[in-house]
Amino acid sequence: MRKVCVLGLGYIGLPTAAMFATHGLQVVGVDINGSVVDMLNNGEIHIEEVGLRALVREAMVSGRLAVQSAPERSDAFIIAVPTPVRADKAADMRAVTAAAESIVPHLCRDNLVVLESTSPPRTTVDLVRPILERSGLRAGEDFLLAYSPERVLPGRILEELVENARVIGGINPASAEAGRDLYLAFVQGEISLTDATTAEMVKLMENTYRDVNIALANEFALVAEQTGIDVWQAMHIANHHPRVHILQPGPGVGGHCIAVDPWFIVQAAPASTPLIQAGRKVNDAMPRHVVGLVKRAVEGCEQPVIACLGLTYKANVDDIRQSPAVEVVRMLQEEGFQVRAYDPYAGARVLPCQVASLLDAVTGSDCLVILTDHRAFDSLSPGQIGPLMRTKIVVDTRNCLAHEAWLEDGFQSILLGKS
Ligand code: SAJ
Repeated sequence: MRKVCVLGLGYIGLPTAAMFATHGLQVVGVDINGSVVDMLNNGEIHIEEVGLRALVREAMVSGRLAVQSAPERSDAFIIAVPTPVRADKAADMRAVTAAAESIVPHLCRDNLVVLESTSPPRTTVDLVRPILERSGLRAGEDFLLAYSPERVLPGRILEELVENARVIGGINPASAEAGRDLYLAFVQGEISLTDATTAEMVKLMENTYRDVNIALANEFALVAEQTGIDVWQAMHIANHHPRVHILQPGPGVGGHCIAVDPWFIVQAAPASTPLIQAGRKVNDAMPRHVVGLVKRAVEGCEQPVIACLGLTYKANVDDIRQSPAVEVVRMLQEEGFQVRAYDPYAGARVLPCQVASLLDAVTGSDCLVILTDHRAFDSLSPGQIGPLMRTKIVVDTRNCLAHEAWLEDGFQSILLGKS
């Protein structure tokens, strides 16, 4: 394989395209969004991810990465487009369908097509295969078809693309083997070969496992608040057990993966997934719980001003998709509170109530709410923040502040998961 066409230049497609290009392949990166294509061709990138700007620049300057709005003949095609969840919790497969359709006129004998987008079980065989076969070529005979999910963690995408284990599921063994040969261009992690539907389930199972375990941690936090203990201390001790690893409670689960993917399993077997569905409900209820903590904390304050710190779905990334922090801000506003939100990573003015600096958020406020544990907030101290506030109340949903110090400074300090 010498030439690969990557469809979708988002959080996964762009790093993947740049990685292939900097490992000797000729790459055509395709995005239907004209402004993304223009930005990349003007030397800019539309995604904030450690090291990505330099890698994309290297790929473009080398002449091995071309960016355009439609695919062209290649040896391999990689589909890395979004698969969001619809309001009814079913997968929205329109982007995958459109990407597969756009490949059809260019598909040739012996090509390999790999779907990377997180998808409900059987998507590769039941949705993508019939579309590609409109070319007149037969999958498994005339061309190869595989599913290989991305498993990288935002914030560590470039390292994890190379180092993580990779699973490649083919519609037949030759397809899986061809996928392995392609990704060996840069993947150093172990590569497991299987069938396409198993590979789809592997991806969904990984994220569902995490979601259900975070739900368990959140449920423990709610119980702790009612039983007079500190869940963080209890978890810390429990995690000394060699076979226990409780995850972190927080204001909810966000991002475009963990809060979405469990629904793709539920969609495949609604009656057999009560645990997965319960986990989703527990995590989805956390923003409302945080709002309850804030409301109780500011009882008695006249027209309280709430300073929310952190808007992204998790620490040290710029991504606000499905962010529980944004949900909390929205709910607080619906409750009639005046809210100022500050995030050093999210783009400017994601929300109308967003302010440009920590100082703007905190000055004259009555309650500080930590919603994302950005590194930049590690250095917050009660001595620095207290004098700026009108009322000294802090609600920490991530356990990222030194509470004793804030209490000693005269703050009413509330920690999620501690009564
Ligand atoms: N969260 C908690 N408690 C925890 C861990 C996370 O509340 O203990 C929250 C985070 O704050 C965030 C959400 O969960 O809102 C998801 O964050 P994450 O770091 O767990 O996961 P993502 O969505 O950034 O990336 C996940 C990863 N999947 C797994 O770890 C199984 C990543 O490897 C996948 O590639 C990615 O989903 C994806 O694209 O599917």
